[in-house]
Amino acid sequence: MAMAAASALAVGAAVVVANSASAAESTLGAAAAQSGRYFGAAITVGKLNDNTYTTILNREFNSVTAENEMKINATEPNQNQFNFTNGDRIVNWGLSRGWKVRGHTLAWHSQQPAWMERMEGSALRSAMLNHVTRVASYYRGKIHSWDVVNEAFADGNSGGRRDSNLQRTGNDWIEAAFRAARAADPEAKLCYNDYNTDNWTWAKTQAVYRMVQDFKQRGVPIDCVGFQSHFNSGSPYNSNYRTTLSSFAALGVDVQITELDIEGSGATQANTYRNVVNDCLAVARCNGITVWGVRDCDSWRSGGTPLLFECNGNKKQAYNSTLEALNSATPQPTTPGPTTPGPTTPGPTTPPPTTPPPTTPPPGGSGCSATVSLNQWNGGFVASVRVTAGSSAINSWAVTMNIPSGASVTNTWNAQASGSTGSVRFANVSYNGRVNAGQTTEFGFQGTGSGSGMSPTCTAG
Ligand code: 9MR
Repeated sequence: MAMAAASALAVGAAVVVANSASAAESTLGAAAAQSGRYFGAAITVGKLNDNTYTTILNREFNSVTAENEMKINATEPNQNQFNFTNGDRIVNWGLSRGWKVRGHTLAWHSQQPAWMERMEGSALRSAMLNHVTRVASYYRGKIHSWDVVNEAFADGNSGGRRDSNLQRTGNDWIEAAFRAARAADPEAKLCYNDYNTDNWTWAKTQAVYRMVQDFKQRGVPIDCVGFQSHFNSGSPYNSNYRTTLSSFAALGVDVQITELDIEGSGATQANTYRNVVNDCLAVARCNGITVWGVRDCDSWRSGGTPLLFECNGNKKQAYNSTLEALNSATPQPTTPGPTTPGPTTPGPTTPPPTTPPPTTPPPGGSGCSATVSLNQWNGGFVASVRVTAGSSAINSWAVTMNIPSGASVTNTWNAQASGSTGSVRFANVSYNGRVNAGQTTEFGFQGTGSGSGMSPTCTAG
């Protein structure tokens, strides 16, 4: 009798669950996906053969960031000699599972290879842009969001930039890096990423805010801001975090929590994780959260036990509060999917119009046209060239540019250059020769000297 009552109750409960709008998900990634967000972890190749680690990683997350493997010292150990072996392992680990991959990081004062640490001035500026271009081009199409520039602002109350060899190449180094990244991988979201920018009242937060505002006003290509969010007693979580996220989002950028860890334990730590997740969920443009490691013992600050899993793989209280908060998100409004095909039986046939509807020819006649935009500094430049097809599709193109005397092309992306001085011809590469009528494709090149006065001529094939 008691048994019957219990199972009747169980049946009743099951019905309630089945009827609820969205059933609770049991992993972080799936719970975040309910509201269209990702939940990622920083990972390292050295642990990809640790079974406890990979079991949690593959079960819980749907995004990854390389903890160190895609930094400048890892990808360009010697100048112009690139090594993507370890970066590839991480990128492929994520892509092969359908996850989003964050790229970290293209330009940073820290973890520079020795050859770059020794450089300065225009040589360093060129080397930095070359690095951004080559790495972003290599991973083109694979990276969801790039931390293009990392940690460029000073701590404390100065509200200024951090001094570094990169900063000393000129205040415009950050925007130059963003422009080069956009030209190299037009699909990736380009982020500025920093720490101690979580508290809305801090001078550093305000300084980054002003830079992003300025970039948006001047059309510098920036799409997102990463908040590292390493919380501890020196940089504690503050309830104005939500204001920080929403204020940046209001500038027209996405915001992402990129390196989350919260020192502490038990209910206090769990509560802070819950607050952070709720703050992200409250901001429509907060599109993902990444924790900086998998288990406490994988953390760069393992002594502070700042993550969601114990070393033995057990879930912590902070895991439960994080999952619960993610599950409380309002499900993403369903975007209309592909239109459902109509009935298979033909309806009454309407005869097709005998004359084709008029098409508006795209401007520019047949063939192609090209425009160039320049990002210059003392001693060098990056040129972004936009090729537009005329009224018919083209299958190949070539742009000829008059490189000013004294200037020279040092590096080209998304095109094949013949020559480096005088009249230089840039031909399409295999993947961008075909351009539909009125559509555009972009290529770019870097040069030394001044690029002023170049005028492109486009010929279509
Ligand atoms: O977690 C990274 C650690 O393994 C490295 O030794 C350290 C070296 O700088 O970088 C750590 O990651 C940092 C990240 O790249 C940028 N934000 C701060 C992170 C923690 O220091």
